[in-house]
Amino acid sequence: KELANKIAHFARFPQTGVSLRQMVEFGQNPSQGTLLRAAQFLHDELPIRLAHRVVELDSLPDNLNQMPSVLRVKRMYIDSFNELINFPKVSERIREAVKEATVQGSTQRKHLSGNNHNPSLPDHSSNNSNSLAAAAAAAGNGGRSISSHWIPSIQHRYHYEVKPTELPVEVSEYNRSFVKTLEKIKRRHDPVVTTLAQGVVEYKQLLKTKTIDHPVQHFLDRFYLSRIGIRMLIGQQIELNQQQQHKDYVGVICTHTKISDVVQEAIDNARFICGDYYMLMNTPEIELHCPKDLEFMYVPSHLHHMVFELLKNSLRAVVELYGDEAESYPPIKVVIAEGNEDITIKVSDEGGGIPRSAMEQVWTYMYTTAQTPMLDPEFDKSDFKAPLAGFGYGLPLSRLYARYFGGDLKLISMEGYGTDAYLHLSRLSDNEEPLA
Ligand code: W6P
Repeated sequence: KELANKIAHFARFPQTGVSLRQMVEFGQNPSQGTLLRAAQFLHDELPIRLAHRVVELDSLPDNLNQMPSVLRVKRMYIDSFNELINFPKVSERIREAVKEATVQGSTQRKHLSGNNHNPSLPDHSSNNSNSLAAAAAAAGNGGRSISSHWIPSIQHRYHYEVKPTELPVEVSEYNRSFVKTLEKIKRRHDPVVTTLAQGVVEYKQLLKTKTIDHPVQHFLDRFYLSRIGIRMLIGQQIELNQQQQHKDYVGVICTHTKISDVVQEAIDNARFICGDYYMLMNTPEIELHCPKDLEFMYVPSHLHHMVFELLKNSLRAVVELYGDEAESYPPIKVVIAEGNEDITIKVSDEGGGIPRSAMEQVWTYMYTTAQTPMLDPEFDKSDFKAPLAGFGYGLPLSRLYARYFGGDLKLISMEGYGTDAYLHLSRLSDNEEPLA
């Protein structure tokens, strides 16, 4: 009961989005002090996001909220919430030490601040604690509109230059310990997508229906989008705390992602999987047309996942249309265009297209297979006998990955001919995370 109250309390605070640019600027050559500040932000922000998800899981319609698998997922979120709010706050002494080493109002990063809120907000970083409880108590009823006032966007509370020198050893100890907790949480949530997918199956059996209605679809979109964000933030913190940083990487973000390299890798993998699955003598060719040396800032694993997913769909369509014994297939064409706003990747196949009436279903979380680990992009690396998934979770999840950094994914189909998929990736890395 007490826990339920805490969750309800945290769920009243608005979530705080972070942009790709902020993640990069924050994570460049971070000192232990900067990492501590990031930890403080996550220590505040993650419980809020988790609490929002618990509340949403609780309010699912049609007794979906009572499904065993939904309850299991909720339990994971509650457990992680609990771990985070029980994780010790940064002690006064350490906070003072970091503050001591902190150059306030740093010029180098100033341009980051003040884009979306009142710069005259008080600075709470020097408060007695980073505690939401204190803020909420001061705010009185803790309602959304009031609490949001108490949670300035992260750059104000957490964005400081921290001189790398002269920090007590407790700072790095705290960081290490917090990372341990994050790793545990991340691992705990690995099976969320497959578990919820199972819940959807149970739900459809219960209601004797083949479709899922709009509210549920909408819930899943938000839920998975939120999961992407949480895992991104956690992944960043874990990576940034690693001893050695890879060249051109800030956490899992690559500041010079060579698009053609990542796409070529996806092409090779998709063709291999396809040939393996259908036992083909010759797998359809995939042509890549890409401006030479095109680079941008992105998360290569996300990019690979999305393109790989599109290519699998195209390959499947082509092979199923022409049969697995065909001597040759019309090639799939990948065109990459560089604009000011977007980098767009078009994947065109001549696999017969999709009937217009089926276009909506492509984006629904309807079809699940027995090999559910494949539903989760993070299981792509596993050595499962990979099914060449049809309309599984691949497309809707890929669209969420695209949207997470301000992009999108669209399909245009000519029934009787083929399908074009447009993957738009925003080059304006200032987009804040979309938050459910
Ligand atoms: C199809 C169906 C589809 C979905 C996504 C991407 C490409 C394609 N091609 O026939």
